[in-house]
Amino acid sequence: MRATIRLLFHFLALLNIAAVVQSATATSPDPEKSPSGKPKCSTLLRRKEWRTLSNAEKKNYIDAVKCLQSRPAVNPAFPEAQSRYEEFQAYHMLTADFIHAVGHFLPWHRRYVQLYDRAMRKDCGYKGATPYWDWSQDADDAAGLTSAPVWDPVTGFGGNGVPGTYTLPTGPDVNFTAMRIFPASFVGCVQDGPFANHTLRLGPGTLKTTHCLVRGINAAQDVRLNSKAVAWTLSHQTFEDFRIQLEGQPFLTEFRLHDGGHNMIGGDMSNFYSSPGEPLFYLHHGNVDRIWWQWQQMLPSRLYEVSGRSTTTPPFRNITLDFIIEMGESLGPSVPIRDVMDIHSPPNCYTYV
Ligand SMILES: *[C@@H]1O[C@H](CO)[C@@H](O)[C@H](O)[C@H]1NC(C)=O
Ligand SMILES: *[C@@H]1O[C@H](CO)[C@@H](O)[C@H](O)[C@H]1NC(C)=O
Ligand SMILES: *[C@@H]1O[C@H](CO)[C@@H](O)[C@H](O)[C@H]1NC(C)=O
Ligand SMILES: [Cu+2]
Repeated sequence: MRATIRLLFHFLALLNIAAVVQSATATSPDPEKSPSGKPKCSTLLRRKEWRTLSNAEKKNYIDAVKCLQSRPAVNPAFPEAQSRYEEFQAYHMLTADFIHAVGHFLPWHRRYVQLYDRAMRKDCGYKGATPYWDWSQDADDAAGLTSAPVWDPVTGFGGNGVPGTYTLPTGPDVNFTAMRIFPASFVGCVQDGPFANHTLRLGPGTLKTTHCLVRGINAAQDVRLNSKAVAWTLSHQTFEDFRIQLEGQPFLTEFRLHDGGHNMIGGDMSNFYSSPGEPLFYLHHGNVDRIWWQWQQMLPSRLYEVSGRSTTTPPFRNITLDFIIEMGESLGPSVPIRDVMDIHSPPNCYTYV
């Protein structure tokens, strides 16, 4: 509990710094105010769909994930995060209430995936880019989501959780509703593939427990993830409508693409706070980011279009391109939303193929 409070203070301190930075940029002229003035990258990392990678490329990526899971954490501000990988998960747990159902949901997660990709290359010598998982290809296929290549025990991330191998914690500190834990989704431990019996130290929810990687694949999410659902999402004309439908928010009665993907994988991935404990989180969010990029490219005016509130609690303020995306101290530099909008401009420099 004391550690949680310390983390919260740390986070509030960061928010204060952000406020100072934001007011400073508001009063000084910004040469990059004009979006069209942004330089383009000289080279782009090519993010590919998981099934189009060669077996060697798949292995290199999985090895890089395992490498991040074995590298020590660099920031002592998260005592529970022992590995570099866990540092990313810890920061998502800490900030989840501030980065979902807000205007910067898509920009924040774009930055987060990009910094994870950067950490793999900087700390682990990974040479590739973060792949994405286009689940619509599996949801459209008669074989369905349960036969997706990502579940392969040899060339993928391993398959479903084994029923009866995991029990959710209970006790006076555990409130499933407050922690957004869906018990039915925690089917069991993943026992095949590269993450068989892999140990997580963070989650589920806001808990910090030592447990196996849990999944509970829910193939019934296919209607939320097929190409019809993607086309319907992309048909929304304003960023405001598009981001709400893509994310899927509590007031919507059905899961949308983003929420649908989290719930289809289930277990740790289904949790609002601790989901990045599941390595597929980054392939799922890569695809969410790709769909946003597709939407952005449909009209020139969409490249820098943002909207939405900056917090989920009053007083409400609308985000602008100057709004700072917080990344803590260890994941990488915090940047204004403007900097992540064009993935072909620095500091992004990647594309989807
Ligand atoms: C659990 O959390 C929910 C939502 O925050 C709250 O309404 C409920 O009262 C809590 N239950 C207990 C037993 O504390
Ligand atoms: C995972 O743990 C279970 C239970 O301890 C054990 O039966 C199983 O052999 C382990 N699997 C691997 C791949 O280590
Ligand atoms: C935020 O923007 C919406 C329109 O997108 C507008 O109705 C609302 O008044 C704005 N809120 C504030 C606090 O500026
Ligand atoms: Cu998230």
